[in-house]
Amino acid sequence: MSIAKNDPVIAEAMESERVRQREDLELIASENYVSADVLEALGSVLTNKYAEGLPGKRYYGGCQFVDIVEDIARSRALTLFKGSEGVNVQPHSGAQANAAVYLAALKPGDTILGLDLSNGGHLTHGSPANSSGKLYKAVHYKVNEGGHIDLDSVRDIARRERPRLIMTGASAYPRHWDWVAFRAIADEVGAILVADIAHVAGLVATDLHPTPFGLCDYVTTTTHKTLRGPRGGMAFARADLMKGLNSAVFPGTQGGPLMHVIAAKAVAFREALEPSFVDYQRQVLANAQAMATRLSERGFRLVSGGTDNHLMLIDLSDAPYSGKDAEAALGRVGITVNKNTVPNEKRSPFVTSGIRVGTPAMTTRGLDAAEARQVADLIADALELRDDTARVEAVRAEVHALCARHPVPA
Ligand code: DSN
Repeated sequence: MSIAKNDPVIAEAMESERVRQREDLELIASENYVSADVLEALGSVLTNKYAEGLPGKRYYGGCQFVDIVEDIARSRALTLFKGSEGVNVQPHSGAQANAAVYLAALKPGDTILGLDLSNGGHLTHGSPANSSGKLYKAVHYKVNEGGHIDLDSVRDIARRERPRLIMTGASAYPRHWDWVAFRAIADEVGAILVADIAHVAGLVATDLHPTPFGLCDYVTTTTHKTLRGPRGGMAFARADLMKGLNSAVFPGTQGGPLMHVIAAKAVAFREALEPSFVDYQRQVLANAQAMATRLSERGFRLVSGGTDNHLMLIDLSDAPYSGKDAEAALGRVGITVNKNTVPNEKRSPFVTSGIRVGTPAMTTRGLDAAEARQVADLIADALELRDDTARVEAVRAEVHALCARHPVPA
């Protein structure tokens, strides 16, 4: 690699990160390992090309080859998500996809209704710290005592606030979304309905999670979580809304598309159309079930009591340590997770009373359900024995042995 010769400091950091990804166990629910083909597309000469506009309607010359790539990316995305009508594959991220949908659908000051951040929602669903909470009037729904979306309260808030747009989807919600119920609420109050399926996109594509297509006016997603593509986003809309959405992506919120990333998205969508991708997603779910069951047996409380998808939230409100402490303790044994707020959170988002655990990345490296149970035991041991240096070392050795048995794909 010439970077090693020309820019050793960057080469060394990149190599250290490669080793970290290989040796440690990745349980951040929003991360995954892409294939060698996806990496090849990301490192291609397509990064050199400006291609503002859409295939066949660009503002720059020389777009004949990137047009092929973007057309294929769009058509594969539409095949992958049954019932989708139109897609823009240019959003640089999920946040950009959401910003574009808001720009297409709303006027500044309009009301949006989304899931509360500490109940699992996302910053772009109306947090005061994000443009979605600054440009629009944001109101929020929450989960009920059982940890499920409180649909009665969603209906009550919608009737009272008359939102122009209802946002569904989450960053840390372990249960299925009921888009039929949300559609009925949106219709009753005349709201636009949006689903942000960034987390569950791979499950939706393989029919292992209810689909928002045919029910929601817009659907946004990232492409790098359960979908296992490059870091990026995309936005779908009903056919009659696509013109507005396309303008909201460019020139509304972005400049030139990242054509190398769009090529990598196309490659990932082809991979996701293979029958083996269904097997992968089934295993993601089986591993999450195995881990949730074992964590519960070991006495950990999970928000909502379990999971329907690829992630779970361990509620540490009653534990003698915080989410931040747990993240650090797990880091010491080579298990990577993120601290996460839980419903009725009493601590700050930098400390928190929970951790979020997900199975997409470990499943990509081939861990099965028995090993997922073992991972749950390793998590429990690492947290319970966090002050016992010798035991911490033993757990760390077991984590690394497990990872060594399951090489990462690229
Ligand atoms: N940061 C992503 C996640 O971890 O879920 C959401 O943007």
